[in-house]
Amino acid sequence: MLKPEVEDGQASLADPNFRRDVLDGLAARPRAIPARWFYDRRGSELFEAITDLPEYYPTRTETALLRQIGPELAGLSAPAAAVVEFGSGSSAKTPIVLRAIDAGAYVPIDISGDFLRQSAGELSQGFPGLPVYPVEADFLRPVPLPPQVADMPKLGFFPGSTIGNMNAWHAVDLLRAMREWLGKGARLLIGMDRVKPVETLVAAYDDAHGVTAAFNLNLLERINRELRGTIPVDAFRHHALWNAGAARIEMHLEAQRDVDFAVDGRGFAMAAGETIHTENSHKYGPNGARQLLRGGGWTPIAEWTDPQDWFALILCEA
Ligand code: AVJ
Repeated sequence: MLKPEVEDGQASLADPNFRRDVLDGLAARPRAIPARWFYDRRGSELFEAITDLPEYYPTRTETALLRQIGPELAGLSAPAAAVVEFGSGSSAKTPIVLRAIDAGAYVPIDISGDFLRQSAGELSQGFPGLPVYPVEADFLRPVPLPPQVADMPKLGFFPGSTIGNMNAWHAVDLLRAMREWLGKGARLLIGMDRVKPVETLVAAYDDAHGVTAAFNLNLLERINRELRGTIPVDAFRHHALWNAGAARIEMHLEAQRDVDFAVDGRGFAMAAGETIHTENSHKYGPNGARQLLRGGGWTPIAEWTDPQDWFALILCEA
């Protein structure tokens, strides 16, 4: 269920934004492609596999934390609120929240359309009677919420530390946009990953089984599939590093030899050792997290972390 591949001699059928981001990103110095393009069907599946890895602590930690805070959350959010989840993916953590607050509706928003619809369908089976309105959208652009939830109180749910993919200024813009979309009186439950020992961080983004490497390299395969690419994927290696100054994990794809390739008819040459920067995953301390949220127009009203202080869930009001 991939997007249709290109037939010989035809123009690319891929998302024009994907095409533009890839062509501009490969031409830029340093070369960089935004992380949201990881999530085609295969990329979404690989990400799900990452969340099960022993090294990848965020999902496990956040899920346990959500279970633990359920009762408290119930007391802090409006009854029968519509839960609006940004980047819902497999919706694996959602049932915990829907049950805890006795939600009135669920609006999952994700960029990966068929994955979204499948996940929404599966979730619905566990919640007969709960209205579910999936929205296929890239939430970096305005997201129209379904009119059915217009008059319901809203709880935004932005788990997984997805916000970490953004620079501070983009994160602030997004938080402000969410505040506008969710409307007056809304609350937001957001997951933010914490700064922690470098070995733990790097291992989480460079696992022993190579699943994260496959996830990163799938971007090149996606480019080849959807944008008539001729990238020799074998010539690239996954590289994850901690950028201490920017407090973020970076993922790169490093050329192991000099390579020439084309994307959508445009030629590119990379020298051995050159990289394509594919992801930033920012980590926050308690103060940085709260400042970011306040900058985005949200007031933190409750905060929970695990005993190791590895991951935080923060509840905010608009
Ligand atoms: C989905 C953005 C939260 O940054 O940890 C996992 C993506 N990248 N392993 C993260 C990811 C490599 C993930 N987010």
